[in-house]
Amino acid sequence: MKPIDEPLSSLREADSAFHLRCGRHSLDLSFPRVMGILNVTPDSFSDGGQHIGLDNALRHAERMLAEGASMIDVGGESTRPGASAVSEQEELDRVAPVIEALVRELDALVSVDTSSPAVMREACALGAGMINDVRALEREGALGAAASSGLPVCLMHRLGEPQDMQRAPSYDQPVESAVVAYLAERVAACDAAGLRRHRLLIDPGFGFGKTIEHNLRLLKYMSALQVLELPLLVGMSRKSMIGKVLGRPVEERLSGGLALAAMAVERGANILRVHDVGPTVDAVNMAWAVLQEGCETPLNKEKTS
Ligand code: 8Y4
Repeated sequence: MKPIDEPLSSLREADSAFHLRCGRHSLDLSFPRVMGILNVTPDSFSDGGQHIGLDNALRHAERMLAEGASMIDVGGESTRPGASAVSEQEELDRVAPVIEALVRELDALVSVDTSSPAVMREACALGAGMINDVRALEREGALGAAASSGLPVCLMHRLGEPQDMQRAPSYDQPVESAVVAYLAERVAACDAAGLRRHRLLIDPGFGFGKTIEHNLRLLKYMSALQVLELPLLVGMSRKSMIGKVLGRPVEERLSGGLALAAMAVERGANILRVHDVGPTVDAVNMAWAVLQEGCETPLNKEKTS
């Protein structure tokens, strides 16, 4: 019998207090953090010419930081199903000026969302602090480029290529087991390439080659990923798992996303990748206060004492 003062189901295990060196920044993951999404694909930012694009991107990033984002994820390749492939040069041209400005003007911790070794190298030279690769360094040359960057890398699970991954995905084992097995294999590949564990984060890759049922189950059993003992990043913001359950278009998915964010924190998420930073910071801090049985998050200590 369990002692009666033990929690019935402590979904989040005792915190292992991860800490990442991200270039000139350091990231304390003893409490959950929010990563703000900054897309720099033409459909999202650039209409009206390059300067307006850059200016809008900077203002948006500044706002997300003011709302409590700990870092900004900059991506120039649309990984949405059906999006056209982008050349390495095109991706660099989109992303480099934005990274440079975020670093110079805002001294922001920038995560670069890319699978391209050339973009990884350039982003690192421009002062990016983290690499976020939805292909988990599987592209030719990516392991080497990421290893020599010295930066932390987020390895994400995905089934298939972004273009065709939503064509009836299926798994021959529980989806969370497939995700853990894949990520363990990528962690080993990184280690063999000289990219050591202390620089890695993992991500179950919500929406990447998963049905709605896979995505819901993956969140329900996300604590299973904690066996890898690596910081956990999750991205569910505005995704179709919310849209399908609630029957909402992309611009009406915030409330659903906040519910998922709170559940993710309970299941061990260390970083939440989101569009709506302010509301998510509140949801995450509220969930965290419950888990801690108190409001002394480092964030509140800064604010109140
Ligand atoms: C509406 C809004 C519908 C956004 C779909 C989407 C992840 C990621 C993406 C993630 C990590 C997306 C770059 C897909 N998702 N990186 N990137 N984890 N680490 N779709 O889940 O946001 S792009």
